[in-house]
Amino acid sequence: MLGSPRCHGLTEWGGVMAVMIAWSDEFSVDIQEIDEQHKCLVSLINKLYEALARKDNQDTIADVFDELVRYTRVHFSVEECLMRLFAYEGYEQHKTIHDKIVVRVELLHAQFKAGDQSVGMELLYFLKDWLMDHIQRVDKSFAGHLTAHGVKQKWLRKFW
Ligand code: FEA
Repeated sequence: MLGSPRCHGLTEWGGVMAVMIAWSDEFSVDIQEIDEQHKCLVSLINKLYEALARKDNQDTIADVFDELVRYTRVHFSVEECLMRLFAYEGYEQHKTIHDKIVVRVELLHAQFKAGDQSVGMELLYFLKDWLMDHIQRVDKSFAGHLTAHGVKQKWLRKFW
């Protein structure tokens, strides 16, 4: 079960502060569906950053944290399905990277829920570095495989 596959990023959220990550075209993998999902991840990371910076109450931060963990799982599952559908040879390797990220994020999430609020910022920096590196290196390579197998740049299913 993937949980609620919805992105509730900054578009549904008021208040503008400095952002942790600004989306830029250099993150694009040239497939709209995946780009939109990555934008949601960026949005959720920024939302968590804002909640932490504002020192929102524990429940509010925990909700954003939950949403980020859930959406990360959804996103990884979508990518992994596409890799299998298009017989991507790097599937196992890419999935192993996803699995490691999920383990780390869930560990930090559990620590946070247990009352260790300092993990919030640790998680943010981890996610920021991971996201930028992973998208630009690992996801671009898999998206290139999809494109080479006929997936169009405009492909957008919005099934998440
Ligand atoms: Fe292979 Fe996509 O995963 N976005 N991230 N990170």
